[in-house]
Amino acid sequence: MAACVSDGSVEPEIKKAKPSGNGNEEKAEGPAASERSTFNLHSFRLERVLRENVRDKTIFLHGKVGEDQGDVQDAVIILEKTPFQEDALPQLLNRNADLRLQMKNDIYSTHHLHPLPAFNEIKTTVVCPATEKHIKKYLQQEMYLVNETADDYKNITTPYLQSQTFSVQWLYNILEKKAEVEQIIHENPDPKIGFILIPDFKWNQKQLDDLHLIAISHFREVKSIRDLTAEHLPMLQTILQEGQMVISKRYNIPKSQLRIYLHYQPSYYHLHVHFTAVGHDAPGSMVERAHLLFNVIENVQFDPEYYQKRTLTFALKADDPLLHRFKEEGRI
Ligand code: M7G
Repeated sequence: MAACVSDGSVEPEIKKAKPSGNGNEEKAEGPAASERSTFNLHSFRLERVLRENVRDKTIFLHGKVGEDQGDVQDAVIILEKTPFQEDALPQLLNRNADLRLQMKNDIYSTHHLHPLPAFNEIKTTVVCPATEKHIKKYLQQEMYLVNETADDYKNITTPYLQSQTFSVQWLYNILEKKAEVEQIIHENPDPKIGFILIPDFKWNQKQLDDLHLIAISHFREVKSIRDLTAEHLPMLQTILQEGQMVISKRYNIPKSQLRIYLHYQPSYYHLHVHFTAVGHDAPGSMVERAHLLFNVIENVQFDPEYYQKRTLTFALKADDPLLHRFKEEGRI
């Protein structure tokens, strides 16, 4: 862990202008103490690009940290250009803006605009120390569809899940108020049906177009939709209704503009529900992964053992050990 954390002595002093207000201030300010990163970016040595998405303007990197301390750890860094913010436009279009001509032809011209650093933010997500599974999660690979029957779940998936999954410690930290406490949007503290609603760390919370929140259940016995039965209906209905109400009040987004779903397979096997803006093409909202909460509730109402009986289809990456297990069993 130490290699992932700065010793505090070599942190560069970052100067930062605040992108809020009336749009005219360009005052430079250092980051608040709570904003100072504990990650040593300069000690990161790039090993390879795991994946790049030109349209989303994201790049996923694998590298090593701590080589100078003799305590080498793997790290994954995700860099993502952030969406434009309307209230920062005055600074971008300011008459002092550094705008350089690239080409001109008739009424058409293209330019390079070099904004002040504060308006050129890159969202940076760090996983450190990263496990082999994290590195594979972000690696570009061919995908294969699996039709998982009830028997497959019992004989292939369940034994795999018992040995192979990501730690859910970060979810427990949120539930136990050990991390991201100030981020909590809403809590229903009931241990059976309650949940915490919190921004997904993919969302930078600066614009609503790509809103992404997650509701994390206090109840710890449900790993995924496969475990859901009629006894969980009150919890699912509470998450749906309270989540919609809170988001409508706080962000003024009606329930008809929210995509509310669970992943199967999820990355983290502790029940959580995604709330995203319906206009946002959120990663993981494709048909082979996202199950709308409204439909999940209806399915369980229709048949309390729906998710124990049905075949569920999902995609796995080429080198996913679970895919190998399905292959070994002759199921693919
Ligand atoms: P998932 O359906 O288990 O899998 O969703 P996915 O990650 O493959 O989509 C977990 C969700 O939790 C994702 O949308 C992540 O972006 C989000 N997430 C993951 N971590 C480790 C954190 C975290 O530490 N804090 C918050 N707020 N969100 C996280």
